[in-house]
Amino acid sequence: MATVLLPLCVKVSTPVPPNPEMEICEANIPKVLSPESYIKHPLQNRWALWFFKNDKSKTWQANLRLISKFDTVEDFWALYNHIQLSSNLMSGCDYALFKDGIEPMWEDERNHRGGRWLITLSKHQRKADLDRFWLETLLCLIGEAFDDHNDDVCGAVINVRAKGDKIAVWTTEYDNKEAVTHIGRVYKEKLGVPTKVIIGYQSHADTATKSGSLTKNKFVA
Ligand code: MGP
Repeated sequence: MATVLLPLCVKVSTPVPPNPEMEICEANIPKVLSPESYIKHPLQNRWALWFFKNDKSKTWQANLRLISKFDTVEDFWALYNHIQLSSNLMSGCDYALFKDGIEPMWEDERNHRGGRWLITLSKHQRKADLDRFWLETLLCLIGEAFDDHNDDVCGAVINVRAKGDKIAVWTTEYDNKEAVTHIGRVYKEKLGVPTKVIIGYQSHADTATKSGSLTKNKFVA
């Protein structure tokens, strides 16, 4: 019996017929690959990507579909490169990226008392900013960009709308002032939104029950 080293560093014992003419020399031992070359880079969290397509014959929840889940950097890029850019989606569609176990809706227990930092885009920003803002948002989430407050982050949503697109980061508790304001400050900076442009944070409870077109801001950044 001899021990053979496979390229993936898996040790197995295989019966090797005795061959007295073959000398054991280094050249016959396969090189062992470094773990960097075959282990995918794990993310802090597992994430789920959802897609919403506006079919008016169905309920809002029935229009929401899970696309896929991932928990490594490599699987994130494989998915991102496989799907349509947001700017190519039909009006009325959404993508949502949420931590595994949180559904991208107000009703989820982790969203119920939460809210969102909302970026509203003008029509001309679809071409200039939409795709890069969304990618930056995704990277903020999976890269856990919010320091001590990443646990407050639930996910993010992009709404492609004829009236103007929207991107938002959803957090779990609108009353967590320190977490919410920190996330807003960092998020605005990461997107490169000019200081003079004000972004607002609204609770889902207010959004869900709003009567006019504007939901009041609980915080601004
Ligand atoms: P929307 O898709 O978030 O924004 O909400 P849109 O299309 O720009 O519309 P506006 O009202 O913000 O101008 C559209 C509608 O989808 C809401 O009024 C709800 O009826 C429904 N909806 C949206 N969300 C995020 C939820 C949700 O989390 N739960 C439920 N039950 N309905 C939702």
